[in-house]
Amino acid sequence: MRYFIKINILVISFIFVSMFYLYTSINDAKSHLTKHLNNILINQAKEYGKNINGEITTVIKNNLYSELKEQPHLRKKLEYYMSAQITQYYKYIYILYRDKEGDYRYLLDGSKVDKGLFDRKLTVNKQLWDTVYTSKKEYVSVQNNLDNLWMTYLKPIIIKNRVNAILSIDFSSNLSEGIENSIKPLYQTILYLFISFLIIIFILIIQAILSLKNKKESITDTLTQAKNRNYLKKISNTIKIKNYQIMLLDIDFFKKINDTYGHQAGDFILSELSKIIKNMIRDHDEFIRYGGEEFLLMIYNRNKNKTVAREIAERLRQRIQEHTFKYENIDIKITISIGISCFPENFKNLYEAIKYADRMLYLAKEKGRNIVIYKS
Ligand code: GH3
Ligand code: MG
Ligand code: MG
Repeated sequence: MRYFIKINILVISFIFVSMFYLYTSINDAKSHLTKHLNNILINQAKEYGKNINGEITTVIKNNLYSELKEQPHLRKKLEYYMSAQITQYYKYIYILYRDKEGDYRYLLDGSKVDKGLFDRKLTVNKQLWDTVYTSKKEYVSVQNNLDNLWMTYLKPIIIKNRVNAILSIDFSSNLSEGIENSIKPLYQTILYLFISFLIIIFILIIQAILSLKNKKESITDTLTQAKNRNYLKKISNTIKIKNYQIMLLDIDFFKKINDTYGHQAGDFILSELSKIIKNMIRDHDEFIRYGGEEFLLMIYNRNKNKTVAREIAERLRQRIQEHTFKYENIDIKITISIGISCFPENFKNLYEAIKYADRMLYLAKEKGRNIVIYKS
């Protein structure tokens, strides 16, 4: 059984780890895919930037602003070139210069919508644009939101070692959403697997609880809640009898109780008596309903105290003698007789030791009942 439980735990752990691994692998794949996609898009933007820069520097000799201002046809030509790079994702491609006040104004705009006119001011993130101006270095920002990818690529246009303007390429798409959607079925599969797995574990736990309950019921007496003979059989081979003293306890003239007050009254007495006994013994003592109105008590005695069972038996006898059982307003008094086997280790086995206690109990009955006998 234990071996079976160990295998179960191993299998469950293995499935758990596999699911976790699957989940993290999908997450990894998603981030790799997104990263890869971003790189492609950035490289594409850089390629566009390089081409546009090349186109400008071949026609502009000294100053981008003044030369473009004087040559509207050149503006048209370059804007035409820039607009050729516009796609459904690279929607805005424009070049701004910084005026004397530090504001940014249009030089060229290849965008097909919201087109900016020459010299018209545009509000931008000045801090960022100024940084590109002074550092002379390109800048890329990428933002992956839940369902959108935003990217801005800023490239300084350098003529004769001086930044004349900045080229901006804006990219936006819902490609992230696409990745998310394609991975969704995988996530859902894992979720369903996980839920099924939890249900299986739940069923296994319920089964384990039920089987434990059945097991407990099969060794417990329903009327008195004491252990039954099945239990005695089960422990008889494993229990170390030298650690116990054994006593058999029997209700005196119990038949009379049944005959006088009825069988149900007898049942009530048996159940109440069990409660009293249970309260007077310790957890590691064994308490078994041995026969109809006969109980077997195995008193744990590891310290080899010769008198421990005798003392408990005497206390029990006295307590029962003094107790009044109240059954449906009737006061019932009983007494008990007890036979003890103080040295069970002297016998071949547990059953022989019990037999001796039974003999002592018989003597107690012979001697008039309501008595404890431990030696013949
Ligand atoms: P003694 O003092 O010699 O032990 O006399 P006794 O009457 O107690 O012993 P006897 O063996 O003659 O009778 C035992 C009675 O216990 C007979 C039986 O009907 C009754 N009995 C056994 N099991 C149960 C039970 O579960 N419920 C009830 N109410 N009575 C039971
Ligand atoms: Mg009896
Ligand atoms: Mg009896």
